[in-house]
Amino acid sequence: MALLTPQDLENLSVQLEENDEIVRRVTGLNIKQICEELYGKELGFPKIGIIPITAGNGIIGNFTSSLLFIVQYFGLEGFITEHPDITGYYEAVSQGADIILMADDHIFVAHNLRNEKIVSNHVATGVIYADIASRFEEANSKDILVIGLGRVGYAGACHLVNKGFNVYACDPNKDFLKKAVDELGIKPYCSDDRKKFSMVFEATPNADTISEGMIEERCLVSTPGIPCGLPPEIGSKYRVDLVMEPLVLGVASMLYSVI
Ligand code: 2YC
Repeated sequence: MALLTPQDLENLSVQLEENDEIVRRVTGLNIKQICEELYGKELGFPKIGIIPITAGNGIIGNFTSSLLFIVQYFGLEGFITEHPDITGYYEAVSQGADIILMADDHIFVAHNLRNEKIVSNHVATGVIYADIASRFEEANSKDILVIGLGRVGYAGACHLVNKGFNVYACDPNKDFLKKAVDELGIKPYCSDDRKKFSMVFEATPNADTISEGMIEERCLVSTPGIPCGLPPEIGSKYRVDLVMEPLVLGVASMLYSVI
């Protein structure tokens, strides 16, 4: 999994404001309303314990402070534990955390200690970014393209199938593609078909995965992927709106998912 860098998380409040406005403009709903529609509930007032984790590559600068910023942006009480790891876990539970947020290099988890619900950032991120793509008000059909069928892309594709969209998907890993075809009934996307889409959900850790032949003249690209899969020259040549930021939407989706 591509790890965030402290640079990815700089100016997170600006990235949040910009994306909240884009999401509202292209879907008619802001991020909070998307989450309420997606999970069918309000957040309430859970206390969020954020625990730094030193495993693997260790603590990422700005990561836990970014989580606290996001938690507070959505009106919740949150705190970062003084200690990392197990000591931090003990501290968070002792201080009455209702939901724990913590991440090693493989899984970023939200765990609700009261109702036992648990979710990974991969699933929550895939679901919300796919959902946003599917709510493009200027879309001219229910056809939607998913690029990347890893843990994030597969979760998003599954959500879109369940919502009744015609999901076309591609992934260079033929096993990932076969799994999605067999288990979700998605249609393999082939560039030779020359089919164009007005809604694209991109979930790869690669740049330039979106080509001109894939998109309509007016298109919404929704992607948590770092780097961005949309080449700048294509984004400017066509009327493309891009929803992309490094952490906020996934964390918002995680919180609503475990309420
Ligand atoms: O600071 C810390 O507690 C670190 N252990 C955090 C490691 C986060 C690793 N995960 C990532 O960089 C991201 C996820 C948030 C989603 C994709 N990559």
